[in-house]
Amino acid sequence: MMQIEVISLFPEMFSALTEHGITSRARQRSLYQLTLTNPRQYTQDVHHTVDDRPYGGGPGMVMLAEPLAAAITDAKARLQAKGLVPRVIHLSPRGQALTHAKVMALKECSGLVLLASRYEGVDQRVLDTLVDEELSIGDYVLSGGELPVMVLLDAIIRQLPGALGDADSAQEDSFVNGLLDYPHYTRPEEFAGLKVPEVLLSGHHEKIRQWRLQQSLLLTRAKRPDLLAARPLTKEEARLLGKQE
Ligand code: 9D3
Repeated sequence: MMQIEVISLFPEMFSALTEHGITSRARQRSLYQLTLTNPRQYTQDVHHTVDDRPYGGGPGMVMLAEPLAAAITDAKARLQAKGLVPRVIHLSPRGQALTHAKVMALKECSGLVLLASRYEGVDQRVLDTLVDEELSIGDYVLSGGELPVMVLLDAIIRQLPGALGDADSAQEDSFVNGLLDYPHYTRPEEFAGLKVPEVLLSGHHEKIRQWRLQQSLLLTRAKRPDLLAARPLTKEEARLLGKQE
């Protein structure tokens, strides 16, 4: 079972992950174990201080090295005591962008320590001594690393064997093949004057497969041409892209 240690000043936020949907079921099925640690628990002063003003001045506050280092070190030790090799990842706007390929690599890790930070950042010496890698979830500014940690965990956990039902896992192929998903329809046959495409009612499974693949190709070319450029087309894909009316 994958062992995940999360370090965060707001551990309550992670109920969004542990108490809902696929990630909740995966936890009940013991596909992963999640331990939350609040660095505030490692403070010694009466005010349980976790941040301070930056040396050199400037706006904002910096997370103190000592409580964070103690929390990370304990988390690593718990994993090591189980014979696991912990990988320590800080979610940070400075990190490399998270990708599907990165998710597929990380799902093989047996022990992860994920650091969610707040304020302007973390004392650099924690990053220098205890963090293996930094990851970002995109070029926009959030209020802290908790949501990015949950984004990363959601992406990893749904890849763990047994996390998805059969219906879900077949669907997974769609983004894995580097194309956008095709359009979906369910009842009723007509909505807002729009009919479900005939081919989907035909029961002709091969024609349906080809139509869906063609729709995926056309959508990807229109909305994300960068994805198409990143991979070669199969003969069938080239034919389906060539023969739209
Ligand atoms: C003024 C410099 N800011 C960097 C862009 C400081 C700063 C802003 C926001 C430092 C930390 C944060 C909180 N964000 C995260 O912790 C974070 C994040 C994000 O904001 N966007 C995308 N991915 C991530 S991963 C962690």
